Amino acid sequence: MLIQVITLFAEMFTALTDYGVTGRAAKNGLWQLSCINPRDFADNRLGYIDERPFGGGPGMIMQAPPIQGAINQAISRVDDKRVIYLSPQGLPLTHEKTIELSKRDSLILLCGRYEGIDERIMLTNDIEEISIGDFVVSGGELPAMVLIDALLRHRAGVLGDEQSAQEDSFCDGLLDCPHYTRPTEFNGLEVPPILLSGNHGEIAKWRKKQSLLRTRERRPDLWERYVLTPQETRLLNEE
Ligand code: 4H6
Repeated sequence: MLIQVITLFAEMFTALTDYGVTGRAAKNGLWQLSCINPRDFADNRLGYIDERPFGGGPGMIMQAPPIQGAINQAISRVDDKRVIYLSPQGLPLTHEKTIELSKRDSLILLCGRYEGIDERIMLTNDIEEISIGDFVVSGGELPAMVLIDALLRHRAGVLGDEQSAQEDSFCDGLLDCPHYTRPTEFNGLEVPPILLSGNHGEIAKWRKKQSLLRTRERRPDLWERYVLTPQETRLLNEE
């Protein structure tokens, strides 16, 4: 998978290319990153690409021509010409969207800085505007990195087999269950005995029940949409 990112700060993406499972996946050739700097398309020698907003107000706006130059270079290299713009005004990113994006052969991500980008870029290109949540950060790079990490986890070979199946956590619309490891006692707390029993059927039931209880307690929005099976209803109603 080729991921092209339009950004003023290419170095930030070493967090993905050089570390952890995404880093290993890059080393194994499962994905490739290519950054394009809009400054390379500035009309001035100093590479300024920001200007004051028409109509006044605080801050600066990224100018359309250097952004368009960067987009044109990116789309010239791939068949899929769609561009994803990370912005607080976008459609909320979901588990389902990360799966959809993971199936593409290539992606183009556009990262805004300053107060954002001249709107005419969005009006004259094939742009999907996506938000990672209802909060603001200083640039589109961290949201783009969140998106890349989340979608790479769905691609074959990025996670080990055991993990990829286990990723069902959000797949089934429930929060994950609690996890325990050695030592068996910590801060006066023992590990729940069922986890040491070796009874895999009972362990699976305990974990499912914990997921149900947590989701009901912490995420009423997910709980509302969750359809309980008869067996899950029984799990919740036992003492
Ligand atoms: C586009 C427009 C995405 C991108 C404005 C980006 C949060 C998200 C940005 C801005 C982002 C998200 C720049 C506006 C800083 C505020 C970059 N913040 N901002 N929720 N910031 O996905 O000032």
